Amino acid sequence: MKSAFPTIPRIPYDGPQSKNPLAFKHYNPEEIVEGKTMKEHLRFSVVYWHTFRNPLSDPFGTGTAIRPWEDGSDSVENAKNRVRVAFEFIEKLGAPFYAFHDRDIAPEGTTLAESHRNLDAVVEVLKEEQQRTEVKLLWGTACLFAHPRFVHGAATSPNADVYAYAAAQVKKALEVTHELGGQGYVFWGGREGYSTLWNTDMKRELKHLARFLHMAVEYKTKIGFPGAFYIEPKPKEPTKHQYDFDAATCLNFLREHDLLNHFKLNLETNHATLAGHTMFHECEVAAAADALGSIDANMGDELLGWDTDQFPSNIYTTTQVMLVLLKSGGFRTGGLNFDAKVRRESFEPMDLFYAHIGGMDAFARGLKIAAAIRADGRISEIIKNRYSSWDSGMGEKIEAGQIGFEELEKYALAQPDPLPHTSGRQELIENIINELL
Ligand code: XUL
Ligand code: CO
Repeated sequence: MKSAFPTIPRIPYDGPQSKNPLAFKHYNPEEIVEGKTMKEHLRFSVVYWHTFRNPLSDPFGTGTAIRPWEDGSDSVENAKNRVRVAFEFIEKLGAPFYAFHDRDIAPEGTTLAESHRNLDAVVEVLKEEQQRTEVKLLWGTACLFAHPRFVHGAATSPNADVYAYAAAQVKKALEVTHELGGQGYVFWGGREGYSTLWNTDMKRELKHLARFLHMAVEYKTKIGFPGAFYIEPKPKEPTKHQYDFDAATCLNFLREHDLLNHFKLNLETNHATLAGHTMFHECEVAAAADALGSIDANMGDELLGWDTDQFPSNIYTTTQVMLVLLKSGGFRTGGLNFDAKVRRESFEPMDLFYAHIGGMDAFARGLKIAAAIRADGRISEIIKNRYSSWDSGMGEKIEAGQIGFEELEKYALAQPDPLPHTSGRQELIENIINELL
């Protein structure tokens, strides 16, 4: 096949001093950090939807993307050819994983049966390319939000036939993900929410959603899919309120419906900020519940209130994410999946390389800085001191669950009024971080 990127070599690691725009300055796949290679820590993944399907349109204008390999049709042939292009890109970039929605990789047919057949035809090519390149599938998912049938939602649709259709689509997407050796499967509730509560039976919709996820778990067990299931929180867009609002909301939903053992979370930076949180916060919430499964790496824009899905370039954020990951033992099945798109103004194929190289370097730096913070030890010492009253005496007994309110009252009555024993040292911590950045 003709190369789609004939002038672009495999992206090398050239080191921090390099000025080569087509080289990594920090992502050195085999470099060891805290006992593991960068490649093992970071587990980068390229998304099919933005990188190979997004025309770069916006609500005010049509697509601007120049993609010379596209023949302009929605045919299976074009889809198969696109797979070869995608894998040439991923291979040259040196990303070990990719991720897709069913409808990104193959065209939707005029019937569900035809859509299934289209998917099978393209999956054959994906399988060949995975074997040729050793690029693996991080996760698969089903697009349950683009087609007009899902206008009122899929697993929360008021229409039971739409619900059944969605289930059939997820069943097939799961089978295909399994066939391709996917390491996970994502549930993002694209339209699982509401536009107005005046027409919505929320309790009933949430029950339907829980049943849907239980059926997915049952089917996963039945076909022996060993990968992880993830819920991806997002507070709004496309609906004004999405049920999977943020990490805490998802965890509560999973707990309430007895699904917690079967799901982890796939956190996305721009979704965190849309929810009014930082990604640091979302990562901590998930990690505290042992539910930090995978990450959709991107970022928003401070001045725009919507999901801009930009490539991650903020070193503070990548450092915070990597700090939580290092602390919690790192990814198992998950990875750093660039759910990000180049700007509408960045329409050349080359921009896809620049964007991914930048994102990978931003996370490689984040990893190195996070490891440096941990090795330096000053911040963990501050945290240790801050909680030292819990390491012995009364604090230790409380943590051990050995005493109750009566003993605490007796103790407090016998003590002088307690003083806050240490400063929070926020500014000092920020100085240390900037020193290590
Ligand atoms: C949408 C989004 C999705 C999911 C997969 O905001 O993040 O692309 O990651 O459906
Ligand atoms: Co996402």
